[in-house]
Amino acid sequence: MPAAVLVGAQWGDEGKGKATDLLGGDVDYVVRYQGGNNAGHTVVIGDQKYALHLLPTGILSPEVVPVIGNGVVIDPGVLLSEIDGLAARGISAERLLISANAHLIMPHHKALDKVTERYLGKAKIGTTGRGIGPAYGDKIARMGVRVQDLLDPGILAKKIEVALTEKNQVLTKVYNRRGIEPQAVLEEYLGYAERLKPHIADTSLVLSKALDEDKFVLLEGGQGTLLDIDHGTYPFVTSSSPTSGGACAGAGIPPNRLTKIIGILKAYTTRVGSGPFPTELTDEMGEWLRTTGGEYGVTTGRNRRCGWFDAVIARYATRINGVTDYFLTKLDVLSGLERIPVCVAYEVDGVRHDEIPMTQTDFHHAKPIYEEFPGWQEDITGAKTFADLPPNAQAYVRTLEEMSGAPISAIGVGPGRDQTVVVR
Ligand code: 2SA
Ligand code: GDP
Ligand code: MG
Repeated sequence: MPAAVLVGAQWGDEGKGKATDLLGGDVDYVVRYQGGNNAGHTVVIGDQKYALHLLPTGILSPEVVPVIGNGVVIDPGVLLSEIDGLAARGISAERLLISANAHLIMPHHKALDKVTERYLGKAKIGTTGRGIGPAYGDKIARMGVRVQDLLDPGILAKKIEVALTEKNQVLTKVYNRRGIEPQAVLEEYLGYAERLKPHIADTSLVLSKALDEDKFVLLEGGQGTLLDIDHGTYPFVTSSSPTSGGACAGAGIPPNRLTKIIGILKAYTTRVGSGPFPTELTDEMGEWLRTTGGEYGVTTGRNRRCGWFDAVIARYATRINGVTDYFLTKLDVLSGLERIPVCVAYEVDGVRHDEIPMTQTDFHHAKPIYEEFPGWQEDITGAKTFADLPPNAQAYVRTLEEMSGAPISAIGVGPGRDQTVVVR
């Protein structure tokens, strides 16, 4: 059986949590392959709302094995409180598997994330402050602490000592902050080790065997295409590879196992944190989208920046990820508008760009060129089939499909599990 990737097509928060949950019934394994507890994935089941950060969405489906892959950075204290929070609501994490090769977020990563953002001032990235960037930095610099180190107290002690010898210099001498005591960190992490031990596994091997046994593996991306470290709006990006190319490396399965790449695309655009956003609306229309769409960070509670649909970005996401199908979310939020503008290209210093400009400088100066489409007044939150949607909503979907260059096979008309229209 195949593996499929589910990837955010914009700047994150497209509704990946709901989309993963919807596929849950047909899936055997749901794997997070990058990011960490910067992610916030919302799933609404009946009158219950779940906000997942590190745990794969598959945790909510009892027949699914949730896997945290090697490409993820794990804050073990946060993971355990997430597990405990779900247990209090009757959801067991007993099936959870955690890659022995995943990296750990350490206290100095969190301290450095916050202090460097402050240092950058106006030029800050607008991170979630969860230590993501510094943890990936240490991974690439080969200074990281991995999940498997929790199984060897001697190695763990040594790694913490080495890391803090350097990081405490930076914290105290460069940023004038208090240093971190290695022994305290060791004791804290050995405590986590006790509880996490039963979940630690060679997840690449587990997934490979599962695929050989005809199981269906779903790779669940965090953040989105434009936040990718290589293909996003660098430096205003996260420090991992949410795009489909990163999925295989972060899960430990080969690319030839992938048969479907599902892009999650919001019917308008949002972004949280700094960086270019050509269709951003800073007026009352943007505020209307924020309040109507409930656009507030699931992890930090921050206001999300809001704007119109950007077809240049959607086309880019189709190309970079090789999207085979789109799930268009939050179409219901646009009900009630007279006309809906869609950005079809940019203008940079008088020149039309049909693709994202090559340089960040140009992208920062990109002005959207809009085409307007007629809106609809009807409430569509109860729509069950494509034919239930008003003609103008159908036409809007068809337009986005044509502009994005990949078929839209499902449409979200509300946050609930059952508020989805399957197109084909
Ligand atoms: P980081 O913390 O190093 O990954 O931040 C770097 C950039 O990545 C953005 N980022 C996100 N963007 C959208 N949603 C995310 N998850 C949360 C949510 C965000 C929240 O679901 O709402 O609660 O604020 C997420 N995580 C990281 C971040 O804004 C920076 O631009
Ligand atoms: P993710 O990070 O991509 O999983 O998305 P978030 O959970 O951060 O944000 C998406 C928000 O939109 C959540 O509050 C979801 O419950 C909600 N949502 C998802 N799909 C739809 C939809 O089709 N319509 C509406 N109104 N809300 C949706
Ligand atoms: Mg989110």
